[in-house]
Amino acid sequence: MTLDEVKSDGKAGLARALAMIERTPDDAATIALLDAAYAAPKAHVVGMTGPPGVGKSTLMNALITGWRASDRSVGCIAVDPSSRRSGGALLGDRTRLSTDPEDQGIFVRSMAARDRLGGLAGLTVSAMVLMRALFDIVLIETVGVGQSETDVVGVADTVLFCVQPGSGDSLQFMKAGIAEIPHIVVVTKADMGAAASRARADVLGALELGSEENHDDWEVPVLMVSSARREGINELMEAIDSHGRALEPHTRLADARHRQAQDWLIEAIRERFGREGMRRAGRIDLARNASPFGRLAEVSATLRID
Ligand SMILES: Nc1nc2c(ncn2[C@@H]2O[C@H](COP(=O)(O)OP(=O)(O)OP(=O)(O)O)[C@@H](O)[C@H]2O)c(=O)[nH]1
Ligand SMILES: [Mg+2]
Repeated sequence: MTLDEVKSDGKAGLARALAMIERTPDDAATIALLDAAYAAPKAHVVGMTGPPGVGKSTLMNALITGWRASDRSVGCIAVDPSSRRSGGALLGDRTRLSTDPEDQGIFVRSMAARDRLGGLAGLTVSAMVLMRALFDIVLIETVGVGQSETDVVGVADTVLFCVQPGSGDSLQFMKAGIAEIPHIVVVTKADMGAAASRARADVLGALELGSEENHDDWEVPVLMVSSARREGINELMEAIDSHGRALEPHTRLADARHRQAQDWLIEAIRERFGREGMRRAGRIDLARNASPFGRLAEVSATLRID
């Protein structure tokens, strides 16, 4: 399947392309498709993370509704850290999405983090790259932050971190020494009243402490959102757009994506060939604008021959 074929077949085409990526990740056709998608990014990629039960899926739903109302197309990936292929990660039950199945502008896919061709560095990244070429927004939901296995930090342009009132998450999240502070912090369930304001104050205090690690000239907003009451959703959408605009000048976004692709490539090689393979491969560089998928195939071929 070519990228044009995927595009012209809508959601059914995307579903088939994802099946191809899963079944035959190393086929030339798959790599060609991913290379083409990698070269034609369109979407703003948003990662959403936070502890279990914090309200991520509910928020995802609210954001999708908001984006669709402004006529933006959305591709979603919900990464399930626990389930395996045969498990219950069927979309809908876990994501509780209430979208119109006829709507071509929304596509949701649930993925098991452990079904790996390199964990989140594998299938999820391929799916993200493909969807990035098709939609206006790609939203990825994962649990936790800072664990490489389920880490969205390495694949998203804008990272949201969700904390829940009264959970102490806000403090824990700073204590965990997360190097990459998220770009936007969301206090969920703001309808819980005073506890929500306290959580916000805690996060602001924690961010203050860790301010030397802040992203250059981007002030991390801490927003209170109630998905249940649909409050604060528009403000969150605006903050996401605003961060997207902050990435535009110079080559910031391209730089960040190139770094992500390079990291992904190295991780994928380590995953496939182990330390010994890494040693034999020597220094692995990804040329600017080169696709990591094609490069992985090249490096893999040389390592197999050796
Ligand atoms: N009061 C209130 N409850 C909410 C809100 N958003 C979500 N919840 C509830 O919080 C619980 C967890 O919500 P989910 O959206 O499934 O949370 P999650 O972070 O996706 O959970 P996992 O995917 O299991 O990690 C559910 O019972 C929701 O109804 C909100 O805005 N206000
Ligand atoms: Mg969820």
